[in-house]
Amino acid sequence: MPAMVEPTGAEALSQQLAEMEAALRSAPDQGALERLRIDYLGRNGALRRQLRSLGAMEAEARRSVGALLNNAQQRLTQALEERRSELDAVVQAQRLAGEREDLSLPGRGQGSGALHPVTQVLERIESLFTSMGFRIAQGPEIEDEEHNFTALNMPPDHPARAMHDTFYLSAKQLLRTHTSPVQIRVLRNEKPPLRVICPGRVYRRDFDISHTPVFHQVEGLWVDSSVNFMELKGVMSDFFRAFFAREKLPVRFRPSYFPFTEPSAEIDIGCLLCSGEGCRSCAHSGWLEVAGCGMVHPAVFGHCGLDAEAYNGFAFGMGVERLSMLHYGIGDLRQLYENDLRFLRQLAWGVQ
Ligand code: 2NL
Repeated sequence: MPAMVEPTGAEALSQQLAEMEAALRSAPDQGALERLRIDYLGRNGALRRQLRSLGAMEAEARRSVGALLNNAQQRLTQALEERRSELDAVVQAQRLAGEREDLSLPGRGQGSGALHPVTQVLERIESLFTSMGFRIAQGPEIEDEEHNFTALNMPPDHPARAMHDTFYLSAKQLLRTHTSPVQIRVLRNEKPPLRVICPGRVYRRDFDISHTPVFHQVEGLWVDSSVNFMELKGVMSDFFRAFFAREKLPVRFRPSYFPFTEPSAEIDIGCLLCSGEGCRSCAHSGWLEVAGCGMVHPAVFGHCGLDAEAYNGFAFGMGVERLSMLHYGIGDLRQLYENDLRFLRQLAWGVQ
């Protein structure tokens, strides 16, 4: 700051005022500017002190120095205000620069949803049977004993009813334990030849490491005047080889029993992990059970008002969760219904 104690003359004073104006105009920041304001233009600042010293001057000098100081006060005030708004603008610009959105950052993306693995497998099963001429039939999940049991050759005292662990809603209503009642409705309402599959949710009072009270089934039915077991074997073998995408997948039909088919069989495929060598996945048998099937029992035709002498057919049923586990290589059923997104994403974008 230029010292201004004893001006040695108008010229020196002008020189000092010019230096003060220059100092104001180049103040580096708001703090420095405020200090200069106090020093130059404040109550005890340089300018006030000069004005106070006017009284001791000769009239002539007082007039010219007074005019000089008046003019200087205006110029310094103007310089102060101009510099202040410049520095305000700088501070404002710095603040805005700090707040600015970075438009070049990559977006978070929308992320696509995906169908649940069980839904994807259901659709895969539906598409394979549709390509073999089957039509999709649907029906109610709330059923009665007649459609769920009696028409399927399971009279009221039949032991297989107890095995189904049925959820009863009332004396008359129950949750279907399989999708067979849909096929009963088709047999009653339509005339053969018929080729349908019935995918859907089914319910059983069973909940442990390998069972859930709600699960999915696909049942199928082919009825005509002369359908035989050879055709059953052909359709099911073709289906499982296509489903698991293995042309030479071994498929075997092991005699079994269901009240609604005769003869009946369990369908096994060669173990997907060990190719028949025997491993933990197939309980060292080399085979995996994947479905049940058989020729429709004549009593079922009778319950549906169809002449068992004129028609025959085959039927089958499979569990969708079980096929999903084999398809995706899942070892624990819970992974299919706990809906852990990390797991679902891995499946949805993985094998298919
Ligand atoms: C299995 C076995 C099967 C059927 C379901 C059926 C339906 C009618 C008539 C005759 Cl209307 N049969 N369905 C037949 C054999 C086996 O399912 O293990 N399901 C998971």
